[in-house]
Amino acid sequence: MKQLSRRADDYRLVRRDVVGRILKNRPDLLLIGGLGPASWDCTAAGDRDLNFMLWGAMGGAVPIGLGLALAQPDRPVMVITGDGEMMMGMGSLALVAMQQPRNLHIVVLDNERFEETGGQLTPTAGCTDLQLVATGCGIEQSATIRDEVQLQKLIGEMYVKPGPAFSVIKVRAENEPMVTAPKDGNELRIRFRRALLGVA
Ligand SMILES: Cc1ncc(C[n+]2csc(CCOP(=O)(O)OP(=O)(O)O)c2C)c(N)n1
Repeated sequence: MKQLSRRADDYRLVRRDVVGRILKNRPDLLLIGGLGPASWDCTAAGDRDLNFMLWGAMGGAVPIGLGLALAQPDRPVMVITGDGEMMMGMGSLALVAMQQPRNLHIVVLDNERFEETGGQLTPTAGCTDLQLVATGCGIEQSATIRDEVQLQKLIGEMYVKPGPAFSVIKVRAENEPMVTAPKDGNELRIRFRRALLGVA
């Protein structure tokens, strides 16, 4: 059996920088952030009305992103989440593959940890390969990004190539400061709907 290891301590890519670069100059994007640090990374890049950051619902980021992508097929939809959150909603990848939304890109910030709850190692620190899971579900466009060159290529292509796409980005395991979205879920829902549809 493959042992769990702390290799993410040495990964080069820094999650907040990665997310800031992915979201730069994309005011049109409908953005779903998975609970915890992934949502703080998104909010640190700018709190916008078209951000829908989850405060709970672990495992719910991709299902929400999928529903949104199907409801709004002409708008680009991005889900940014953590590996732990993704694993809790892993079955949703099969539905993404089945539905083939061309406007959906899923980004997993894989620090191989449950960082928010104390940095416990997740299965991706050992034998689990989320890209293979996505491919096995039938999402053909997938990647695992480990360095700057691969990251630049991904950012250059991610808004050009039709989805669905699934990108695992291996990021260094570290604690970034909390930058939180508004805490009231109803307020988040209302402002998102108003910005998207013009009605609450
Ligand atoms: C159903 C459920 N189980 C557990 C938790 C506790 N919890 C909150 S964040 C988190 C870890 C998330 O891990 P990951 O998605 O990998 O993000 P990271 O914190 O590593 O960036 C956990 C276990 C929760 N909120 N809901």
